[in-house]
Amino acid sequence: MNAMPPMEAKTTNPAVLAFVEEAKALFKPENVRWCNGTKWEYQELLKSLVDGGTAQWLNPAKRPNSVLVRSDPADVARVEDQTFICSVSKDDAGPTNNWADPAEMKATLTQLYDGAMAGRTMYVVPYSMGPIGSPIAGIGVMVTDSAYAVANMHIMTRVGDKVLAALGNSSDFVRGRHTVGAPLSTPAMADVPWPCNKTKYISHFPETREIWSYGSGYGGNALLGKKCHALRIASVKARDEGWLAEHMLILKLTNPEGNVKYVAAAFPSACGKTNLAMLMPTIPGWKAETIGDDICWMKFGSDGRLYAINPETGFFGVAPGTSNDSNLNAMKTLHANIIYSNVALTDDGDVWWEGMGEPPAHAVDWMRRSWTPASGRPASHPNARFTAPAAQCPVIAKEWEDPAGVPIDAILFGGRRATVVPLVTEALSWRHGTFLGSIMASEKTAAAAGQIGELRRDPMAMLPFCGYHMGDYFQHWINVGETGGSKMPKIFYVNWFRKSPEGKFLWPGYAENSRVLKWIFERCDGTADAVDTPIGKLPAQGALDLNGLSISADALSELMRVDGDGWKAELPLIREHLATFGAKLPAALSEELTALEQRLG
Ligand code: GTP
Ligand code: SPV
Ligand code: MN
Repeated sequence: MNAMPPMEAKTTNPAVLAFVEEAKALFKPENVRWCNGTKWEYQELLKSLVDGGTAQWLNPAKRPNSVLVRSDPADVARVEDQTFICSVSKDDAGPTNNWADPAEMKATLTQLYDGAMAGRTMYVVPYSMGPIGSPIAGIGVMVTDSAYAVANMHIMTRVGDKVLAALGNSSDFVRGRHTVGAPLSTPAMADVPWPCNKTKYISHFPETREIWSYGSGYGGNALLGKKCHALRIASVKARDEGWLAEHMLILKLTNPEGNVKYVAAAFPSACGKTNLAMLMPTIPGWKAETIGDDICWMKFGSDGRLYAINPETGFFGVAPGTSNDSNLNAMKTLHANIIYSNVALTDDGDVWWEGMGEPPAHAVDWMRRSWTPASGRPASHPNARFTAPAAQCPVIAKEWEDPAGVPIDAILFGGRRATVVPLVTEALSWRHGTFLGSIMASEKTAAAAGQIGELRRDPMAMLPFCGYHMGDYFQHWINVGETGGSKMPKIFYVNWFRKSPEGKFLWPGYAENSRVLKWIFERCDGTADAVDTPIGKLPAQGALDLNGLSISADALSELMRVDGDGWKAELPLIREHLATFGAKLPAALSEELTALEQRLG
C-alpha cells in the first residue's frame, strides 16, 4: 500500500500550508503527498490501486489504460440521510436539508478524524472547478486518503501545481477534508479492497466554505469538487455573489443555417442529463455538441446575459442503460482511460452492464460473484458508474473550456413523471419558470440510497444539493431574473418519461428528444408556434417536427395533453410542498400558484 513517494509543496501560500499542516496533525497519516496533476502521477495512482487490490486492469486490447473497481456493497451511492448543512443558524439550512450545529459536527468529526489516516498516505489535491483563470471558476484544496478519489479527481477536475500557481497567496479556496475512515493502525494490519466505514458523514460548512467527509469512497461522497463543492458550497457562494450554481448539463445546438444556441437542463440524478448532453439529433441538418453533463455555473457577462461554464473536466456517468443505441457518443468516449466502478467483468477482461446489449454467457458480477444471464440478478449495480475524460467525447464542443463561458438561451427543467406533466411546456415568464422549477417532481433513482420509484419533489433537481434554505434559493432565482430582465434565458419544462396505463414510455426519448430541442430553439428565435394553456405554452398543432418518426396519434395526443384534472388533483400537493418553505417562500411563487389555480378554473 501507499507506494507513492511523498512530494514537496509547490506553494508558499500560508493558508494552504496551514490547512495541510492542521490536517496532517489530525489525521496522522504515514506520509503526505502533494498531487501535481501530471499524467505520470495518474498512472502511479492507478498502479497503486491495482497493487493494493482496489482496482484491476481491464484487457488492454478491449479497454486500453482502464480499470475496474468494485466497492464495498454498502458504499454504492450518495447517502442523503448522512449529508449535513452545518450553517450557524439552523434556519439557514432550511426544511430540505439535515442540519447540525457546526461546532458540534466539528467535534464529532474531529474525534472520528483523529488518527483516521494511520498507515495511509494523505494526498493533497489542489483543484480548480472550471478553466483556470476563468472569472466563473473556483478553487479548492482537498486532503484525502483515498487514491481512488484522487484518480477520479484527476479526470473530473483540473488538478495540481497549475492550480496552486493560479491561487497564489489567496485564501479564497474551499477546504475539503475526506477520509474513508479505515486506519491501518498497526503495520501488520491488512487492508481491504475498498476501505470505508459504516459510519458516514458528508458535512458542509457553508459560511467557512469547508467540507468534512467521512466514511465513504463513493463518487458524490468522496470527490469533493463535485456535489459538495460545485453545488452545495458553490450555491451559497452564488447566492452571496449574485450568480447560479446548478445541477445542469450544458448543450450546444446548431441549426441547419449554422445558428447556435446554448441550452442548460436540470434533471434529477439518473434522469437523463448525460444522455441529453451527448444526443445525436435525428432531424436532418441539426447538430448537438456537449459542454457539460452534470454541473453548470452561470454568471452575468458584461452584456447582461448569463454565461455558463462546465466546472468539471470529466463525466461521472451512470453505466447501466448506456449503449450504442441509447448513447453512442458516451460509448465512444468510454473506449480508453476509464475508471469503471461496480460494473460486471466479462471473461475476456472487458466490462458489461445491464442495457449495454447482448449479455455475456458468463461474467463476474459487481460483487465478485460468478454470474450468468440465468442468475436472476443484475450483473452491475444500478448505480454503477464510469469516470471518463470529457475531452474524449467525440462531440465535445470546441468552446467547452472557454474561460468566458457560453451564453445560455434556454433552461430546461424535467424529471421522471409517468403522468400529468406533458412532453414540453414553455414557461410564461422567468417567474413562472422559477415556479415550474420549484414544483418539479421525479421518481427516485438508484443514485441515492433509499426507496426507488417513489415520487418526490426535487426543485430544480437541487433537493440533495442546495447548500442553504430552499425558500431563499427560490428568492435568489427570482432576484437573478430581475437582474437579467429581458436578457434571461427562456424556461421550459420537459418530460421524456410519461407512460401509458400499461406502463410503457409514450415518447421514444434519447435521440428523438432533438425534436423537442428544435421547438425550443425556434421558440427562442420566435419562429415556432405555441398555444396558451393553463399550465404554460405548448407546441401548436404541427409545430413539433415529427418527420420520420413513427409514433401513434394516441401516444402523441397523450404526450401533449394538458391533464386539467391531474393538475387540479395535484394543486393541494403543490400547496403542501410550497408550504414547507414557510415564511421564506417568495410571494412571487404563492402568486404563481394562485394564478395557476385560477387558470385551471
Ligand atoms: P446523474 O449523473 O446521476 O446526475 O444523472 P444523469 O441525469 O446524467 O442521468 P443519465 O443521463 O445517465 O440517465 C440515466 C438513466 O435515464 C438511464 O437509465 C437512461 O437510460 C435513462 N434515460 C436517459 N434519457 C432518457 C430518455 O430520453 N427516455 C427514457 N425513457 N430514458 C432515458
Ligand atoms: C448524482 O447523483 O447526481 C451524480 C452522481 O451526478 S454523484 O456525483 O455521485 O453524486
Ligand atoms: Mn448529478
